[in-house]
Amino acid sequence: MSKRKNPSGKENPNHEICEILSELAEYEKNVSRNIYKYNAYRKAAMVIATHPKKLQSGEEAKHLKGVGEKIAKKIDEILSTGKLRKLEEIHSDDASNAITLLTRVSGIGPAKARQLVDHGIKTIEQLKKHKDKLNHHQLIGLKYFEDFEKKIPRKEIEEMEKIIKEEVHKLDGDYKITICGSYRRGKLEISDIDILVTHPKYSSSDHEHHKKNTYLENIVECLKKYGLITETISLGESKFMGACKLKEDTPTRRIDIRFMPCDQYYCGILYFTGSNLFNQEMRAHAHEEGFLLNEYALKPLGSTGTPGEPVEIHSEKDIFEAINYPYKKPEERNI
Ligand code: DGI
Ligand code: CA
Ligand code: CA
Repeated sequence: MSKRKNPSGKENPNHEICEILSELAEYEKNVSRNIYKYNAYRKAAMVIATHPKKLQSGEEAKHLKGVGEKIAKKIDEILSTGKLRKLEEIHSDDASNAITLLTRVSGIGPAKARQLVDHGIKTIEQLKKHKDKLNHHQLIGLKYFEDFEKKIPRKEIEEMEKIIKEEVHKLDGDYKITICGSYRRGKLEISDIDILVTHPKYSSSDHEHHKKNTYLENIVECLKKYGLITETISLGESKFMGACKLKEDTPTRRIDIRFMPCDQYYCGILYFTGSNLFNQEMRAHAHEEGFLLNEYALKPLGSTGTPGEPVEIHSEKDIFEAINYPYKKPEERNI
């Protein structure tokens, strides 16, 4: 939302209001840790970002879904004064600024940031002097703080995608690989790489029988050998978190790889493609239609509300159809 454009790339005449609401959302998430308010501000910012006309009053904004009395009042203040006192106060609060800064380090969440600030650590420089307070993930986040903040051009991920598919398929041609996240939603600049992998020989029944598998481990090892993966934050059977680097002169990037059983692949793709807000709305719709939708499966809910056996899914479209939701291409999920 930091751009003057709305999610579908059109000019946003209410860009100033959206900026302020998005900042309030971040404040609620990181400093107040009020997820309810975070969601409320985010939703309002999104609906206003897609509104084609310049709003003239808070009253007018209230007609939009997700804008209530309190946000309408703030909009009036922004329209008449060009700013918002509440946000000015937040900006002048040292502790709040420090928490916002520290949560930008990969691995540092709102609670950890608050704890560090309570210990008097308020800058990246000071953090570098207190490495003993950080875990492995946070240390990597600190080491690559500048790099991880840099946006990744699509071209760079396209190149990585080619290498990853080639190398992994040398290992085993049956692996299925999809790069999800904002990349799949067609964004031009991406903040990290989210990869979903499956293998036809591994299904959820294998998983339920606790059959140990090394599919993900093998991929990570292969890409490390190739030199693409340069750091491991964590590695389990179903989730790898780390860092990668394409070339000498490109920054180090955050990369997540998830391995899922083949029968859960499409629910996984849907989930990891996002956006987060899109997922929330789709899950809510599924619920209204009597289904439970999550990153693993789509299950019908019985009359008592207990989930039944998963619906058989062979594509993303199958999920939309099953819950009676108009199909949205990944590029249309940027809400
Ligand atoms: O900018 P994105 O690529 O969309 O965001 P991301 O890299 O944080 O995560 C990729 C997708 O994974 C995201 O679009 C939705 C899903 N996801 C990741 N973390 C969370 C999540 N969904 C929910 N609901 N909550 C999470 O913490
Ligand atoms: Ca991402
Ligand atoms: Ca990610």
